[in-house]
Amino acid sequence: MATPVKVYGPPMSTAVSRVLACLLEKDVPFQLINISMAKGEHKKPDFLKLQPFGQVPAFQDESTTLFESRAICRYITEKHQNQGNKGLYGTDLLAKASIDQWLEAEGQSFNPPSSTLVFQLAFAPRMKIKQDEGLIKQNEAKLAKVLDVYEKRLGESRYLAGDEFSLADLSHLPNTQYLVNGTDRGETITSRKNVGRWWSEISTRESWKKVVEMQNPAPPRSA
Ligand SMILES: N[C@@H](CCC(=O)N[C@@H](CS)C(=O)NCC(=O)O)C(=O)O
Repeated sequence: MATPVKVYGPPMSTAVSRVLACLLEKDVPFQLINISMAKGEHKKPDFLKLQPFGQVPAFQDESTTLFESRAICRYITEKHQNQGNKGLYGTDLLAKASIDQWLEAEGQSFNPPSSTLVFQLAFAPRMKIKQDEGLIKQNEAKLAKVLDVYEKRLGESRYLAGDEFSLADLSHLPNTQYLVNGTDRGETITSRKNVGRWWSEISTRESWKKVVEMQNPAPPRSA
């Protein structure tokens, strides 16, 4: 049997959870290797050999290592085309181009304001870092503009790249999960008719529910 691929990083990281969701959609066995960011393990020389920018995730398949969560997801779907969710990265050139287009929109337009908001609103308070109100306001406005485009698109098609759930939708799960469930600004998603409907559909997929369980493991039962 082939060695399971390795994912290095904590499931609470948005970029790590993107890769985990993809592996689960594709039924690819994996081994999760926790990297303690609190202890700075992602900046240690051994980890930098896997991810030279000192960020999670790093990914290993046999002797090859990869970084950048979206590139890793593309690799997983291409390598395992015929298993799990077979349409996750499209089945023809045009479908793939449309998925790539919305993946780029996620990375270039949705991710910058949403990840800033997630950090400022969900993580900064936990890390006892002072929130930057100006930055929050600025990024709320930026995200609202992006979501106006999504609202229109999702009024025309069930998912971003068409009528099937794809990598483009999957890539939005990590930041949206924190926005909706880890901040008080979830309404920016749920109050939009089409975006809210889309979020309900994509966030209740079995793959994503498993990732959320990995992020919030049940406390051990006392004897
Ligand atoms: N574009 C990268 C982003 C990776 C990234 O920003 N990871 C964060 C955690 S979600 C991280 O490692 N932050 C620590 C740091 O940048 O020092 C990807 O998608 O893999």
